Amino acid sequence: MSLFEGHKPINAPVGINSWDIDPYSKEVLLDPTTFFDQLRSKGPFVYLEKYKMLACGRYGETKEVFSDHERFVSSRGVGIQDFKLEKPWRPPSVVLEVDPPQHTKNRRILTKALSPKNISLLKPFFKRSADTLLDELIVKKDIDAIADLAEVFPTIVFPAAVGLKKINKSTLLGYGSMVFNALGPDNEFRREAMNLGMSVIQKINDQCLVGNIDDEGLAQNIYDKVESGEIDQELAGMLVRSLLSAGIDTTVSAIGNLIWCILQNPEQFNKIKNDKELVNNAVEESLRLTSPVKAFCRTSSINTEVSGIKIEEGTKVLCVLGAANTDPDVWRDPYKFDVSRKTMGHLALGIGVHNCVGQTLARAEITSLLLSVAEKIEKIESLKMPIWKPNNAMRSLKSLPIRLFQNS
Ligand code: OVM
Repeated sequence: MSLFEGHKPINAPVGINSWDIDPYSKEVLLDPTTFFDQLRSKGPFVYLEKYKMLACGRYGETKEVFSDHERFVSSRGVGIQDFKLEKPWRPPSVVLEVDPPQHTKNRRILTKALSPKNISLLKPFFKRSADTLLDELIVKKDIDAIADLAEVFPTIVFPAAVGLKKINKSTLLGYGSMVFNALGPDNEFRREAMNLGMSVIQKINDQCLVGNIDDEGLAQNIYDKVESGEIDQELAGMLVRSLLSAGIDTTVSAIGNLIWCILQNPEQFNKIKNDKELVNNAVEESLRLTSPVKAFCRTSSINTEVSGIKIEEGTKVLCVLGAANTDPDVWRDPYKFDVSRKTMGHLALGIGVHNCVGQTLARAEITSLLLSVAEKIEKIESLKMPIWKPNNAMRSLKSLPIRLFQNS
């Protein structure tokens, strides 16, 4: 069988629309909302002619496919490439790219390491760090919310929280770019990220070794399981690698997108400032509206059917979380940033057994930062147009020049 972008090319199932769009084109990646709307309007699934696979973006089907880990597996990769048919660029993740029962065992180690109790101990550190960073930025006044804030905060607090002895911002950001762009086809964005090459991969793998982890951080909880005989060194290293893969680009993007939301909606920012209890929901709302992880794939493990559409074994399905999170049948005025909205049920952190295992940590970081912003900043003004950064799986900004006005 000849492969197509690393997967089995399928024919369009009966009864669905065929579409010539490229969801990985620069235009769509830079401004995906028109794509989201068209995708939902074309039916429960569409056939992507260019990639000979399916895509879904309505809330119901996206949730169904994404959460059914038996019919729609992750072990064949959550990008466009089918790991059963083609060798992936790195050893597969022992959580993201594996199915139960092995997934259940491996994930449990991370769930414990990242428990709400462990994270709550870190909250004062996150808040202090956010305060310090904002005090510095207020002095500068004119900043780039991406280069000076979104890319800085997680790359300071996350390695410290995890307990990495060596911290290298550009290595962490570079590796994140590889991991997420690798989920797309062999296009310019994937190739550009992959050009960072072995040196970044080497540094990350090195970072995961027991000798480079301090006793204080969250990753020590993983290595404790080696001492107790539950897991071996190698698995522990791979679990730490998952933290580094999933923990940086995601929160960088979420913070940048959150600042973009409050910049565009000053009245919503004032609501938060007047009622700090809204901080948590404001973060959820920005996750829903901007869905930093825009889409992941699943692969059907059997011939099956969803919403009356026959899906053959080995079909890649692009699950567009950003489209589901703006489905007007579920969310009233879906593109409005409304910090008082009921955000329950958004899919920005996934759903099912693979839902984001780091979500308590991510929320602790992002809410600490937003609280500091709400406490210290009177208003934010735009200095220049935001510039988005094309990425095969993420929705994130490259640049967001703003002026900060300090609280009087
Ligand atoms: C991993 C991982 C986990 C979540 C997201 C992610 C695609 C990677 O385990 O390596 O990015």
